[in-house]
Amino acid sequence: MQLIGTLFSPYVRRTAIALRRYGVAFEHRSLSPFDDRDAFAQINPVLKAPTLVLDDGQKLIDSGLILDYFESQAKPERRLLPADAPDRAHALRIIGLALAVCEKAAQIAYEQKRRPEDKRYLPLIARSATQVIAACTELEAAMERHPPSVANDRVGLAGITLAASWTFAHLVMPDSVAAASFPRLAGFVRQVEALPVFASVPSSGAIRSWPS
Ligand SMILES: N[C@@H](CCC(=O)N[C@@H](CS)C(=O)NCC(=O)O)C(=O)O
Repeated sequence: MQLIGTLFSPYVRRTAIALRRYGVAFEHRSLSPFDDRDAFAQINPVLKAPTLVLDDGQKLIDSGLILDYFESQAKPERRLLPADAPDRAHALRIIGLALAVCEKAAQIAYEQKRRPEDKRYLPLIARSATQVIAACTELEAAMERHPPSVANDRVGLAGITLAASWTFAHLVMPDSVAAASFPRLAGFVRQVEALPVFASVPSSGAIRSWPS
């Protein structure tokens, strides 16, 4: 199995961390759909990261769908989403907000990195920034009401997605996605990022070996 995409992408990163937690072995190929376009296109001409190449050659795209595939096969002790309906609804809400942070921060990153300066549409960038902050504000409030566990084996898909999103958004917009503004969020992510499985999948650089 091969996971294609760079770990700078929060979608690729959350997939890699979750696969390790599911106990799924994979090879990581750090290709960018932008900077390594030709090599990426040979694997997946749709140029979407993450792309997961299954052992039978089928290629899955979209982190949510990839993770759904493995969640549905995981043994109960490996599952990353709660089975109980209210707990699951809470986890899905956190994941939805965290994915909104990813999506809007990624739009800002595209504007900053991929579009010539004179072609940028500033009102849309400002709107995306407002959405990132709104989602972080909701997440901060949710963490106050339901403080999440940071124990190694208790961080589920919500915590994984939250950490990948926050770390990415902080890299893209450090002044507005700042620990001083969202102390609970930042404190949680700091602790989670120090866990071995997160440290083995850094947001920059190569994936490190991991005793699954
Ligand atoms: N909803 C998708 C979003 C994936 C996504 O947008 N990935 C970016 C990299 S961060 C990408 O493939 N960008 C290339 C493009 O959209 O052309 C997921 O969860 O996997």
